[in-house]
Amino acid sequence: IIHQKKKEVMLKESLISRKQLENSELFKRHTFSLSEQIKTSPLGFGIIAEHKRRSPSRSSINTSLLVQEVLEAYENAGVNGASILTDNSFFGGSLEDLLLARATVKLPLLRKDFIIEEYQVIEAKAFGADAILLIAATLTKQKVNSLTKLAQNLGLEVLLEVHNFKELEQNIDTPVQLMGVNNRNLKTFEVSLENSLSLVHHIPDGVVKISESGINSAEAIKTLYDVGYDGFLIGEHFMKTNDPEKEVKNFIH
Ligand code: IGP
Repeated sequence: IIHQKKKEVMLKESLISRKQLENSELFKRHTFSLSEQIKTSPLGFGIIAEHKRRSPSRSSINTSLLVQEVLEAYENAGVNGASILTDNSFFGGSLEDLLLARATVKLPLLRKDFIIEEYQVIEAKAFGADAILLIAATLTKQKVNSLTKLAQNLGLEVLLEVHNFKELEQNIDTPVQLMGVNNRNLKTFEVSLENSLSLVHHIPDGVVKISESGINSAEAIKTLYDVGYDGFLIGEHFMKTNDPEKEVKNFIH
């Protein structure tokens, strides 16, 4: 994945320079705070709803709804933020999806991709994101630090994803706003909430704690909330229906 991303980024940078991205209207805007939205959620906890057409673990999830329809549904249902997959080869997303989402809703938007280069952080802002995902498993500690610094200088928040104690410990000093524990093993696609349950106590105070992936019931939310999670990142469960607004409302109220 990383090798392919590097090539992809080089190609894109040869077509649109950083300067061009930095001169765009969206790049100059004020961003929304995802962490604040979650902390002040009227629900008492935060929901980040994800737009995801397909995934390596489940191929096609939903290809009939427009990204605008999905985002409008999420906003109407009262979620606190949305995650937009921009990776194309594995998830069928694009930067255009992010742009369309930005034009449709006022929700804080997370760019979900395999971010490994500074260029992608600048791109995230220029296409309307308020926050970026960084995946600890794919980055050195130094890289996590430098990408975080750049993002925060641009007014973007960082959600740092870990899935084991080693990754968490290694990055514990990076001042990210949000930390996410992924319940899905990215190699085997196996999902287990155990991951979230065992790591929550090691996440530093003051960092917004997110449990990610495989969440499909109110009981799961309750269990995770009770051990200390502030927010939940949910994709498949909302995307696989043709009425995401109803699904989200049923789920959270
Ligand atoms: C959402 P789910 O099981 O609710 O669709 O999961 C989200 O956590 C998942 O898409 C995800 C992901 C990632 C995708 C978590 N980390 C990293 C791509 C890359």
